[in-house]
Amino acid sequence: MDLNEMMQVLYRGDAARVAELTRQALDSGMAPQDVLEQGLIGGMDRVGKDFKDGTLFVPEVLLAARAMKAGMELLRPALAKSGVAPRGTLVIGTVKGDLHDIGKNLVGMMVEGAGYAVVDLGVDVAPERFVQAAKEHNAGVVGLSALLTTTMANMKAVIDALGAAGLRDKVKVMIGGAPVTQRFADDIGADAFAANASLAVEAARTFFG
Ligand code: B1M
Repeated sequence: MDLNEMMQVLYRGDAARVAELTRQALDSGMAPQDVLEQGLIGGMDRVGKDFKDGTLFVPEVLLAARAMKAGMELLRPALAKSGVAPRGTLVIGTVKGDLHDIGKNLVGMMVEGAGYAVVDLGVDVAPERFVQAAKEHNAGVVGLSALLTTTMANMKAVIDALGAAGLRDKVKVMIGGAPVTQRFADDIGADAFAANASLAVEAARTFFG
């Protein structure tokens, strides 16, 4: 089966057609990993590039990510059965006191689209919950989002809590959100700052190898 059409409909955000093509590909006996890598991830890669270049915008990316999710729902059980383990796990959340989640969701969906497992803790997440989830899911990366200048400080609290739990050398910390800068990331000792979801995927790829 030709996976080009899957990449194109995913790019257009047509969730129903992505689900249909995923089902057809699996029914035709195609390996789930090929459907994932050449179809779904291939499509999301194009979305990521065009978002980075400024030819796609947030609403289109959200639609494409939703289409990716529709394919993933069908693929996940097949991948689990075929013993394909995710290439790494990102635990992500919006820090304590902050309820903004649009950017965080976009980052989570794009990183999942790149083939990694994503554990989304939601919004208003206390440092201890990040620590607990990083342990529980053996996370390689903890991702923190903040949209308020008043909650940015809580990113440092998570880094400190990871250190106190003895996890700081085991997990990388990536941060982002509109008020966050590279300088702030350096100041609080984060491993990466990403200005948008495409750059977050690039950072995840670097960390996970
Ligand atoms: Co709020 N809000 N808001 N808000 N809100 C801002 C952030 C604000 C800049 C608006 C303004 O005044 N101009 C301002 C903050 C000012 C400041 O701190 N200096 C503000 C304020 C003040 C507030 C309230 C305090 C308002 C009030 O109640 N008085 C309140 C706070 C509530 C709380 O959190 N405790 C509040 C509430 C809300 C809503 C609930 C109404 C709503 C949130 C809905 C939701 O998220 N479900 C909301 C919204 C929508 C916004 C704006 C308008 C848009 C944010 C957004 O979603 N952008 C925002 C103004 C603005 O930013 N222009 C604003 C789109 C999103 C795709 O971008 O989140 O930046 P962004 O994510 C990007 C990158 O930053 C990056 O990748 C994403 C995709 O490219 N990124 C990461 C984000 N997280 C990342 C993590 C990474 C890596 C990259 O690694 C892990």
